[in-house]
Amino acid sequence: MGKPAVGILMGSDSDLPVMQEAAAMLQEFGVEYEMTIASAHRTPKKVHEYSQSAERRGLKVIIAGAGWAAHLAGVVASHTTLPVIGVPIDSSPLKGIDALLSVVQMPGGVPVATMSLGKAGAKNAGVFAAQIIAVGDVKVANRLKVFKVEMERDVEEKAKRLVAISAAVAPPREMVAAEGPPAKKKSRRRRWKKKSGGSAPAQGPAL
Ligand code: C2R
Repeated sequence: MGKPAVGILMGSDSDLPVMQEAAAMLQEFGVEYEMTIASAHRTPKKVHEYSQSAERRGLKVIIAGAGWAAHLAGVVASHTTLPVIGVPIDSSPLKGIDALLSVVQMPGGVPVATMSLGKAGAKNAGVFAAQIIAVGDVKVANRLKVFKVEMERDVEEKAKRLVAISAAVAPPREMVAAEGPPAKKKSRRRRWKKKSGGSAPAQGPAL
């Protein structure tokens, strides 16, 4: 095992089911990572030390995920010049809107690359971190290319399956054309006219 290139931080152990998605992607791309819990609110000294020593320890990117008033990523970014990727987590009664705004609304000069909310965001954080590493690592770059091809293939297979399912439930177009279009239903207004021999009222009573 080599030195970790990516540090994954999360504000609480309750964030782990979401942040695991980032770790899974890094594993897929063969990027070494380390993972720990640190909170700008609850363990401010640890966050300070972690972010200040990160570059020296060989980290290239930091991913920080947190919910509620998610200040973690911003505070990490204030202590380092490494790229920081923020994952807002939808764990609060506000369904993550609080976390999203806390992560994305950084003042000028202290960027945090903000991902989407929740698991998709954590997954994207893993892919994005790998993309940053790939700028100087051809092996990771190649794995990312394979990932894109596989994703495309997956969607195409799903599209083919969908065509097969729809063909099984709906008659083919040629059959519909041979039988001709379905007979049009007479409008209520016309039917009424025929029966009564008069003209239908413009607006009948609600039946
Ligand atoms: P608990 O489940 O431990 O009560 O935490 C965590 O990321 C978590 O989603 C609830 C939520 O609090 C968040 N938290 C932060 C920070 N530290 C913890 N937003 C921080 O420093 O920003």
